[in-house]
Amino acid sequence: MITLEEYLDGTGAEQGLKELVLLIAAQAIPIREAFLTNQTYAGTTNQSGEEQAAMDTWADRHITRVLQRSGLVREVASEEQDEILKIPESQGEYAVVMDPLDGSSLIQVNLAVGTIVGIYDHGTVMQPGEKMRAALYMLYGPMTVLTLTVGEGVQIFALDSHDRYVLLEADVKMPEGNLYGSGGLRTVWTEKHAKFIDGCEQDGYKLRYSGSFVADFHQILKYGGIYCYPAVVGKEKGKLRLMFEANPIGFIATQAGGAICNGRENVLTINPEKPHQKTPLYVGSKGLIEKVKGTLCT
Ligand code: AFP
Repeated sequence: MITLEEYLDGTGAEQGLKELVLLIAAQAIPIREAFLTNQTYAGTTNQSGEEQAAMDTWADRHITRVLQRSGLVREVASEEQDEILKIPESQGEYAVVMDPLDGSSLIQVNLAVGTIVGIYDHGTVMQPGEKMRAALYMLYGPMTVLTLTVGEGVQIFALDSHDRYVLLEADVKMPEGNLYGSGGLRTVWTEKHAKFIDGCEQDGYKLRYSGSFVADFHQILKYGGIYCYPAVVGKEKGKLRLMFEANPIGFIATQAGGAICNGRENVLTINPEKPHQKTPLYVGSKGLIEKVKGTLCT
């Protein structure tokens, strides 16, 4: 069994990056334990006006504190914080973007939710997704799994009974597959998006949509297909956040041979203007992303 540490030692990642990945991955243990006592809402809203679950704020506070103390990180941008946290005293040059608890509306029904993280160097989070040094997510399902890329393909690890990550699947490649899921109410979809989804349904694609992006994407990564959160009438930028959700997941998808776009262009090439910027999002198998561009750009 290859452990996460052994895997990282065999990559070209430098010591600081390895330490940071291990530190973040280890936070799955306290986060999993905190679900039991944080089942309700926090009574606050985030920058996007969404009601925060107690776990959103717990995981945000917890991971932020760990990163602040690590000495490895110069900036942290979180979906649950209004401003970028600057840590000028840090020796390290890494910058972390995160959605501490993605899929939080599913916490109270015990469906799979996760933590999404992207890591940059040069001390700033305001970079396009393609500049990421590493991206990962922890998915808290029947097993806790860590899906990781340090720019050398995608590996999936599982947390064992000794709280050690062991390699579950090496060099994951996303197949073309036949699953699809789309957020946004059908009544406010654009004509072109509706046409694309009709095409999927006519081609026999099966609907898979839970309301947890990280869990829905994990299914697409393994089985192939597409996850969409489109621009809708009245919300031309869609719902998902470029820096916290789209970029880390898009980086992982691309490393697995898949692709991501906003309907026209590769999301990973976009220069972020502000931390909470949103983007329409299509992520999945390469062939389907080409089809999206064909349908939405005509
Ligand atoms: P948070 O739990 O981080 O707020 O994210 C929820 C989410 O952004 C994403 O995980 C889901 O795919 C999407 O919202 C679901 O949105 P709808 O409820 O509009 O389908």
